[in-house]
Amino acid sequence: MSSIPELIRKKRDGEKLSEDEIKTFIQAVTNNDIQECQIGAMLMAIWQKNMVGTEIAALTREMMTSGEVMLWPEEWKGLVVDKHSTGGVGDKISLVLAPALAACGFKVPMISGRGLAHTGGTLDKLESIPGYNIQQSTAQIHTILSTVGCCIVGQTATLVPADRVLYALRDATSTVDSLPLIAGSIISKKGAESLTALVLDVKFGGAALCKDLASAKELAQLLVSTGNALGMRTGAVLSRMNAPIGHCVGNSLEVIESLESLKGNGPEDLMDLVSSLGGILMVMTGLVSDQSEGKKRISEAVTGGAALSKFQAMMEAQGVAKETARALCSAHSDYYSVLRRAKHQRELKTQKDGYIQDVDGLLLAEVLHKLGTGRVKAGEPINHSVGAELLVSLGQKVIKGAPWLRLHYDERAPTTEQLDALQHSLTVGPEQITHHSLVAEVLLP
Ligand code: IUR
Repeated sequence: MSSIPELIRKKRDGEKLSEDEIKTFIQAVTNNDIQECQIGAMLMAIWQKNMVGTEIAALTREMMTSGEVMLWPEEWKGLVVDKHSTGGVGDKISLVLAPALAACGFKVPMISGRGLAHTGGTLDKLESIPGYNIQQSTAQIHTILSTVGCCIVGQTATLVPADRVLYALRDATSTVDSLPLIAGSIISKKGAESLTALVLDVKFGGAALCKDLASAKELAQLLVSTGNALGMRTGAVLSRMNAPIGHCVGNSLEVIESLESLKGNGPEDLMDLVSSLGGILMVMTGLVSDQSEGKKRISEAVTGGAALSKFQAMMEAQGVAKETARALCSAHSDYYSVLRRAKHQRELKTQKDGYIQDVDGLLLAEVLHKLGTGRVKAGEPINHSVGAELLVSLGQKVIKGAPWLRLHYDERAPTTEQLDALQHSLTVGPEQITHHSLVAEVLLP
């Protein structure tokens, strides 16, 4: 068996590692049988010299089996599905999609993350609901899936321990942006959920990790091929990420918009992406034969109220008091009887007549991040009440002085520069330009 320095040398010199060699490395990482400097050196060698498809599949498989791999009852065969997004602004898709899928009969063990850089995290959003407990054991996840059909939880302690080690060191060694390491990290965690099918929402644009369609497509193709190599039917959507999705950005504001969406009042861009992602899962699991039929089924689960009932049941199963869950899901909810509202609201006004041509989601999110929606260091507290509501839609005609953004803030008041930046995130112009739907392309296995 090769020694760790020999494995590092091989990758450093651009050689291909065998399955056994990758296994040796990942087992050493998992068992703490390797020096941190050696892990860092291997990460940098992988970053520099890349890996071929078979190496990436082996890396992902070894990472997946470094901890517990979930086991589901025989009768759920073919029905366990999930979605992963590369992160965006106003991306509340999971909060609507998970219960909609459960309403269609799927089992959805959705393991989500926290906000990363300027992007929001599903777990942070859900934690703005009093009592919502994102920490559930595998046994609890099992029970929630049996009774409700979906859960949205944090990573359990036993799932993919190798990723926990590698991820922390990637940050410290500037190796986060390595395609094999990204694929290994994302797909190993989804593989450990023992999914029948996985759909990826790979975003591109100014407010996304991938700035253009070509780089998003490269990542998506790698994720799709790695997922399929592990035996999960994996597909992807390449979706535009410039303006915020929907109208709300910020944790509790996004929960409100998700609940409104589940009550049938969702914005068109959000609902189209939700039904597209769900429709692809329906096709991949063989429940429908074409995507438009799948989209229709997901839409009906939302408009008919079944998805809202699932969301209510999921909240209760994850620790929210019955009365709280009921209050949030009632037809004419006073959301602020349950969710905390920021102390201050301030409306920004348009500075000229014209059409709304663009809202720069990155600029908007960066200001909100500074006002408290996100964290600079892991573990820092965030302010769930801070955020912004877009009061206009792309393509809408506005007159000078019309309110276009309602900012919610607390102790950290926006500075003049921050207000300027927010104003700069809006483009009003003389022409009504065409806005495409968020879905640019679909990749199926
Ligand atoms: N999310 C993950 O789970 N892993 C990664 O490597 C990245 C995002 I980048």
